[in-house]
Amino acid sequence: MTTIRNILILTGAGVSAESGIDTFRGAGGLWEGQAVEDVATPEAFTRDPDLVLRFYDMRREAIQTKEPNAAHHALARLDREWPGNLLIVTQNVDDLHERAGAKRVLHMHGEHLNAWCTSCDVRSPWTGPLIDRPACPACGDTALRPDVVWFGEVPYHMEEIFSALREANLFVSIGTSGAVYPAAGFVRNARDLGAATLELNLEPSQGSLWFEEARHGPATELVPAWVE
Ligand code: BJW
Repeated sequence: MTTIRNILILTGAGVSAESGIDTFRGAGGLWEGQAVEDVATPEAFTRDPDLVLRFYDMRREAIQTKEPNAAHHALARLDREWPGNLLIVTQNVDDLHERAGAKRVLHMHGEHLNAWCTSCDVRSPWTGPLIDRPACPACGDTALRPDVVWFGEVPYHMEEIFSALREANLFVSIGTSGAVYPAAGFVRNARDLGAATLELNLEPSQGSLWFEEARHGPATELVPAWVE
């Protein structure tokens, strides 16, 4: 049996659900009544920038009122105490892993609290609205967009993520539906490379059958119990 030394943890919207941030799919999903392609594609932004900016301004404001939950805190503790390699790859654009104290975190779908200037390509910390077309702090142009990865765009940090997948002895997926690629394919990559695989999710995800072990329930219960 391989000793576990290198852990890769993938998180999704389910890890922040109990902090009061709606998930994307399923009951109470964020996009209920609002088609995903109307807000989360570059085409939607070109077609109706006001709609997209209003949607993201609303969410950027909302996440700043939320707090990390027991799952974020347990992962932050693991990050602090795990002596081997550990990487939390989150699909979430909130900052709750960091606010719980986790340091080894990559945001593959970007971050709400950054704005990206499409004119000078600089990313800046951003907490306010973008709908009024504020000036970019770096170049002064008014071409800021949310620094998030939309459908059809290439997720961030892919080289680093694949390198961690190659090294991982354990892959753990927490609170994600397994509906969106490339993240949904990581479990198969990890398995092919010989890692043990574990799913922690409220219910079986679309990729559940690919995992060696799956535990189902709320993240605030499952994650602290797993970390213990
Ligand atoms: C709980 C819980 C609790 C609830 N406790 N659990 C056809 C086939 C295959 C792929 C494609 C295809 N056509 C197009 C593609 C590619 C496309 C894709 O995957 N589309 C699918 C719809 C099929 N992907 C892309 O375009 C990506 N780019 C890409 O592939 O580039 C090519 C490339 C890749 C790699 C290298 C080089 C090139 C980009 C995807 C961008 C996704 N962006 C979004 C929006 C971000 C900004 C924003 O926030 O608005 O990211 S979409 C949205 O989905 C968001 C999320 O990060 C992502 C995943 O959602 P997540 O986190 O899984 O949430 P949910 O709601 O789906 O699930 C929550 C889960 O939690 C559920 O299972 C619940 O049960 C559970 N849960 N409460 C524990 N308390």
